[in-house]
Amino acid sequence: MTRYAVLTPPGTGAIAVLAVSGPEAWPLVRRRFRPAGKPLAESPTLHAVRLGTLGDGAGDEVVVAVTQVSPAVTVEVHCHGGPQVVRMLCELLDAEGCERAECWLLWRGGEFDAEVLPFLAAAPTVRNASILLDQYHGAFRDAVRSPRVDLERLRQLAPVGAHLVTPWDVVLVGAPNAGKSSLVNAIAGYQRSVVTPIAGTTRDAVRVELAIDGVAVRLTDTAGLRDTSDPLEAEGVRRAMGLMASADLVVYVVDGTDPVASPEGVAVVVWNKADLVAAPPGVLAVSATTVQGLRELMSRIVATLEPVQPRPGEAVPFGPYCAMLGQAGDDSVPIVARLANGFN
Ligand SMILES: Nc1nc2c(ncn2[C@@H]2O[C@H](COP(=O)(O)OP(=O)(O)OP(=O)(O)O)[C@@H](O)[C@H]2O)c(=O)[nH]1
Ligand SMILES: [Mg+2]
Repeated sequence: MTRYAVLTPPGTGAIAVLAVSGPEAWPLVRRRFRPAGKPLAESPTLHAVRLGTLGDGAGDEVVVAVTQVSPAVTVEVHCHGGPQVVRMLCELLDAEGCERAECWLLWRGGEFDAEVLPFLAAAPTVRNASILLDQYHGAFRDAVRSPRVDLERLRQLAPVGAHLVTPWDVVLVGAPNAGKSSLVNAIAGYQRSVVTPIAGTTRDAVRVELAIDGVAVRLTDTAGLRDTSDPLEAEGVRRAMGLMASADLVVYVVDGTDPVASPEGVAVVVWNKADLVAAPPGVLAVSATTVQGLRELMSRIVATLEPVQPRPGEAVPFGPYCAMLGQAGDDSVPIVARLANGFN
C-alpha cells in the first residue's frame, strides 16, 4: 500500500511538506511530476532532490526529495504552503490511489506504541515531547513486558508521567504586599499580574502557564492572606485558601520587610525583598526586583515537584498507566499483568 501524509501543520505557511511512501511512490512521482531539466531515472536515488511542477494545468512548483529507498521508497514533496495547494496535491494523490495517513509517525515502519500519539501531540514542552517520544519508541511498553520490570522505579516516575501533558499546579501565597505578583511577573518574564504598593491588590487568581527547565507548570498568583472586612478581598482570600488546598505545590512568599511564620502544608518557603533585608541563614532568598535568587527558586520548584527525573530513553508511565501505578499496592504481579494487558 502506498500512503501519504501532510507533514506540516494545517494552515498557511511559506512551505508545506507531504510525504509519499510505498511501492507506488516512485512510479507515481515519475508519472505526475514534471521535472525541470532531464527526466527522472527509472529507480530513485537516495537523497536526490529535483525541482519541477506537480498537479493538473500549470500545477505548483515543487521540490521533490527522495528521503528513503529502503525498506520503502519515501519521497517528500515540498510545495507552496497555502491550504489550497496542499488540498490540490492531496486530491492528486487520492486520485492516484494513495491512502492518506493522518499521522505520519504511524507508517514509518518498525514497532511503535501508537497509544502515546495523542499525548505526544498535546505535549506542551520539548522535554515532555522527548520523554513521550521515548515511550512511543516502546520504552514503557517494553519495560512492563519484561520479566525484570522495575516497578518501584516506574512508580517513582509516575508523577512525571502524569504531568507530561497536564502542567503541575503551583500556587503562590503569602501576606498582602509580600511580592507574590512581582515574583510571578519576574518568573513569567512579563507583567502578567498587577503590582502596586497597596496591600490587597490581587483579588482573583491570576494564572500563567510556563516551562521551567522543560517541566510544564501552571503558576497561580493569589490574593494576600489576611482577615478583611472588604467582601471582595475576603472572596479573594477564600479562593486563595481553596487553591492552596488543591495545589500540587504551595510556595509561601515571606515579605522580608515584615516577616511572618508560614502556615502548615507549605512545601517551599521563599524570603522576598532580599535586596532590602537579608534573609536568615538557610532560607531561600530572592528579590523580585533584582531577580537575585530567582534561578534557585525555579530549580527548587522543579526539584520539589519532580525529585526523580527520567534518564534519556527510560520507561515513563503515561496517560492511564500513571494512575494504575499510583493505585497499585505492593502486590506487583497483578499490576504488571494489567499494564502489559494494555499492550496486547
Ligand atoms: N524592593 C523590593 N520591592 C518589592 C519586591 N517585590 C515586590 N516589591 C514591591 O512590593 C509591593 C507589593 O508587591 P506585589 O507584587 O503587588 O505584592 P503582592 O504580594 O502581590 O501583594 P497583594 O496582591 O496585595 O497580596 C510593590 O510595591 C512591589 O514593587 C522586591 O523583591 N524588592
Ligand atoms: Mg498581588
